[in-house]
Amino acid sequence: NGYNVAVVGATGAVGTKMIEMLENTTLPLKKVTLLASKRSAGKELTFKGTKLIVEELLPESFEGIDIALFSAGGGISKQFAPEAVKRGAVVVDNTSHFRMDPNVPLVVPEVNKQALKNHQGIIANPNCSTIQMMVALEPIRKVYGLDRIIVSTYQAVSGAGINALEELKSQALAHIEGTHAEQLEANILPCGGDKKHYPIAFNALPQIDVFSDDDYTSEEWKMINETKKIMEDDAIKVVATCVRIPVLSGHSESVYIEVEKDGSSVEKIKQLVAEAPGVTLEDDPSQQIYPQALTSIGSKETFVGRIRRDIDIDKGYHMWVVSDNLLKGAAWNSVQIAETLHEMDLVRI
Ligand code: A2P
Ligand code: 11C
Repeated sequence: NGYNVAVVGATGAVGTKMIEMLENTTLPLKKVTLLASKRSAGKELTFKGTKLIVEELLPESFEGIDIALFSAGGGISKQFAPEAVKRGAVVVDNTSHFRMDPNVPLVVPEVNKQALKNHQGIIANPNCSTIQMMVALEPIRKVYGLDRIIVSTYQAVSGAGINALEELKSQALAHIEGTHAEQLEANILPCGGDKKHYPIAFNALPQIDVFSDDDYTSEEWKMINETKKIMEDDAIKVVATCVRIPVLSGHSESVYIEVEKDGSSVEKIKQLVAEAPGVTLEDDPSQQIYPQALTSIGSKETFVGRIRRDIDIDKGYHMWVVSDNLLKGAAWNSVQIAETLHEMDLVRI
């Protein structure tokens, strides 16, 4: 007894982490099916010590599947998620394709698992940089309300996929071997789909995803729109600046908030954060304790520190929020959604 679970994009940066998260899931599992492109068909991956063969993704792959976790790009989700639902599966989609669809719940279990009740077969997993900010801010919002959020991100290269990670590594090696940083070969970042490419090694790129007409990037708009949908509040003022830095994994964020209600203090906010699910407070400047990208890797938690009051604005607070973008930002949040669907008896539609 248990569920037949498929991982779509099983060979990718997120897909391989989904497999790892399924190894320790509380979800009762019958069978795990690994799907990727034709190029990967026949490749062996390990699940709980046994070898599983990757299969080519086809519409028929979803026959008998109960839960399908997708992370193979928006185009693949667009084409294949409906095929999975048609065959009776519930889809948890890690791409941006369905996120703003009013019929698709966009879920961070610590924040809005009640939204799962309305699902019609597809549940969207938010963008990694949005998820960790939601986990950190929800305990504060619940008590003091949120008037505005201003966030600047320092995002790891793994968010852009396995090939981007390889690009960072080869640029770093080439630079150490003598190529000037400005001369490093770049073919992917800042954004695979855009015209120009710049080195990420020894650099900071203020572009994640493509620009829209208003000169914000899609990544910035994701943080704005997804926050309002997850917190079910269109009135929250949100603005983002998203930056890629040469870190392998672990997104960091400088988050500034203004709360609505009176009575908040740094101590009270620290206590709310420390007691909230999915968050670990790491905040002791006297001992140089604060969240770091490196130490977040491999953890399902979101780490919060550097909490301090704004110098000028009475209800303004600053903090530093870090999480493993491949885990809470993607693979863990997706598996956690599946576990929550099971707990709420919502797997069969
Ligand atoms: P493959 O390894 O066969 O190309 P990442 O986000 O790390 O770049 O990974 C993308 C994931 O999506 C990989 O598992 C990749 O499989 C998968 N993928 C890409 N294109 C397709 C496709 N046309 N059909 C199925 N899976 C795909
Ligand atoms: C990044 N946040 O770090 C992106 C990756 O909408 O799911 C995830 C993109 C998305 O590049």
